Amino acid sequence: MMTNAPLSWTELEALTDFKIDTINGPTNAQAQLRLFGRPESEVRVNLYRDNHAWCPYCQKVWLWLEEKQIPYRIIKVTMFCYGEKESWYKRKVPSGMLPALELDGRMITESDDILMALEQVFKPLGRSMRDPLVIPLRQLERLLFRAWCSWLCYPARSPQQEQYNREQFIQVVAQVEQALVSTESPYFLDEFSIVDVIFTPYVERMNASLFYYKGYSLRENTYLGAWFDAMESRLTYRGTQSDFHTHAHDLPPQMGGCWENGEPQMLKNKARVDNGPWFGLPDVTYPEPETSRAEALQRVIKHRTNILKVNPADNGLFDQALRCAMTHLMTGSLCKPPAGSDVSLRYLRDRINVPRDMSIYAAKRLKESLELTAALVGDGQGTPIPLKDRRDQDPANFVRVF
Ligand SMILES: N[C@@H](CCC(=O)N[C@@H](CS)C(=O)NCC(=O)O)C(=O)O
Repeated sequence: MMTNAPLSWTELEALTDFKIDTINGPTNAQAQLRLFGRPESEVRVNLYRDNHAWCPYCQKVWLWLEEKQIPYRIIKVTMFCYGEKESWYKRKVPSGMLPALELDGRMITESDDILMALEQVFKPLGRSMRDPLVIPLRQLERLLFRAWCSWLCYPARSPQQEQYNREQFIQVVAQVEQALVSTESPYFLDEFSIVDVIFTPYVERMNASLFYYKGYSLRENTYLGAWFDAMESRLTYRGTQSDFHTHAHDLPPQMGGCWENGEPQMLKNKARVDNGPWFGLPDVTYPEPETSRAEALQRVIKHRTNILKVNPADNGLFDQALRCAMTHLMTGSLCKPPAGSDVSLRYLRDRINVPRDMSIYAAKRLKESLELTAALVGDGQGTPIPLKDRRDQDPANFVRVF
């Protein structure tokens, strides 16, 4: 179906009543306070984390607090790669590093020290960080991390070296598979525990980045695949979960570069993560919730002033093009946008971040509508996403407008 007249913003507003309770509802990236049904007077913890939910060490602490349902406040701080670090934060933490946590007024940095301090006060998550069963698995996580970095974050001097790095990584993956198969549960220990929280941030980033830069699918390993599925059964993890596109483009400035190997499978994967189709990618396997379109629309409506402001296109042209895409999102009818708006629609398509902006399925729906709408008028791409920094995502340009 094809229509020429996009819905107005008022008409679009009537099509979504999506709302979440950021304070007491399921885990979400927008909250500034989490109470889990308890009074605010019980808050003993302030978590300082990055604005965009890109920092893996922050995700570790975030998941722990969510799993334990500890009431806490969230204070968002800018990372060096996308903006200017707040001076009040540098006074508190001179290195500017994230995460940091204030527990009963005591400031703690280093994510492992934070977790150890938290478990002393609020009891461990299943098992302690210092438990003899946990320590070797923490070491295995670091081994996997180093093998991943050696493969992804340094240019290979020869095809042989690329192959060697790949094999080294796969050897450590075999150890991880061994650890997973040795328990009754799909998790690292007999039950979900601190160990799963420790593995989550980088395993998620490995799954995304190796798919995109190396054509390798981590999730295809039997026990890691089952582990991912088990993690996705938890609302806590779903609330922190990112997608392939977000990680493929947030990692290069954070890691100092990600090197692609140019193999046919890699080129196919990269094209798909960047240009779609996004449904069916192995970044998520739980079923799509019924609310994903309404969620995407609600998020666009809420931030539309800023979305229009930061887009390189003329506001009038882009406003109409965006309404065309939103009309497709909600009605399924394609709506031809103004000539020349393909570039601006794809600029936005490339800058939807999960979970910062919306959940993984809402982002897939939105990207799909932006792409299908853009394709009606051309194949122009947005300004390329920068590799050395992500100042295009500077939160200073996204001050909240109500
Ligand atoms: N060992 C530290 C590492 C923390 C870390 O590397 N944080 C990065 C972000 S992932 C950071 O804050 N970098 C400064 C910045 O990007 O602004 C920990 O475990 O907390």
